[in-house]
Amino acid sequence: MRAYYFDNLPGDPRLPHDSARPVTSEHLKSLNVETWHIPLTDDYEDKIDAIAREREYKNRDTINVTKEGFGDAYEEKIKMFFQEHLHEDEEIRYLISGSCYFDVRGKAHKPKFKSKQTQDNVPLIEAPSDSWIRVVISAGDLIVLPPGIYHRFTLDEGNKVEAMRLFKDAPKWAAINRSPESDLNEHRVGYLKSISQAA
Ligand code: KMT
Ligand code: NI
Repeated sequence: MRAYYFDNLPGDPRLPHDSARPVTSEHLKSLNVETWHIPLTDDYEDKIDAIAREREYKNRDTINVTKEGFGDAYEEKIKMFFQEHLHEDEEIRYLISGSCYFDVRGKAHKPKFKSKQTQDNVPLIEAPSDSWIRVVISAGDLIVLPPGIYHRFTLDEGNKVEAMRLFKDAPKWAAINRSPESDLNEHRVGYLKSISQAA
């Protein structure tokens, strides 16, 4: 696993977009994002079983994020995965083959400079800037995204991923796209609280 700040430059999201500002696994941990590596040796399923048991995950499936795997739905799915979203449940993915990027939102920072005020005394650019952190996930990497974290997913230039998805119960997966309403979602609010207490 390697992580860095996304460069925010326009262009194909499958390109690395590496700003050359690295992010450590400790930093990711402070966002409640965890990754670990389980080599794809003969016993990898036993290790996944142990994690699933420990966390009480009852179901799993594998998906092939490829043109062939998704057929007609491909473009739509790829677009949907790259829409900034959250889930009300934890998201656990284990990569069986290929490599890809999970982008997660970092902590919001207050702007360093006081912005100019408009005539009505409304600040022009006071929105907190929560930067994207790009997490590079390759075969054998497992990533845990906490409920309520904003994130998005993209293939890389290899265009091919086989991933195991772990589910607590039935494989249902609702993505809630970022909006003013999702900012108020109880899982979002709970997540922000949990990372501010951890800091
Ligand atoms: C998600 O919820 O963002 C995804 O499942 C992405 C695809 S899993 C390789
Ligand atoms: Ni997701």
